[in-house]
Amino acid sequence: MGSNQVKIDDYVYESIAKCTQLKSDDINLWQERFTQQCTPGSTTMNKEQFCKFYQELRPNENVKRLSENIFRAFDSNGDHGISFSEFLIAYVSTTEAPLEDKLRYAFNVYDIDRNSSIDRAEILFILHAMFELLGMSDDTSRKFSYDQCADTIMKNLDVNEDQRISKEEFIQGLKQDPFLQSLMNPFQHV
Ligand SMILES: [Ca+2]
Ligand SMILES: [Ca+2]
Repeated sequence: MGSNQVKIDDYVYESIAKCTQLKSDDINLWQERFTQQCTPGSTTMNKEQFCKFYQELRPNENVKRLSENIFRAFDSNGDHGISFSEFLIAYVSTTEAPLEDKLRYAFNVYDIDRNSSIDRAEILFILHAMFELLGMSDDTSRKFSYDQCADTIMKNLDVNEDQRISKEEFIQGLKQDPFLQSLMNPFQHV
């Protein structure tokens, strides 16, 4: 353990091990890496620290704009900081877990105001970050505008037509639609 390393409580450690299925050596390595990014003495990352770290974890992708939204999605308790357990559970869920787990976190990325549903404005906001990730933001010749994309998404995912997409609609809709998934899932290549 590094000198800056803070011991994690046993129950936190156990919940991390249970959720991630990682071995204790791997958890310790991640903790060391995580702690190096935090302000000395702090056990959580602020937005700036997280965004820098997250971009290092996905070096070949343009996740700059998206990382600010992923910060919010990973901050499970909404205290504007990412604890080690929030980070590792979310990171493993969005990289090694089944598609449905990835889509749960993807939903949180889109649900900016955390009201458990996604509206058209939230989709438009995240689409800009997604197009940047997909390398489509400067593509003036692309077929769809942001508005057209948002319309298509609402039309396909908002099954009960209440102008909002619930978590259930989001997950089921994207599972059944490879095109929308390729456009909307920020975690498909990681
Ligand atoms: Ca938090
Ligand atoms: Ca919302």
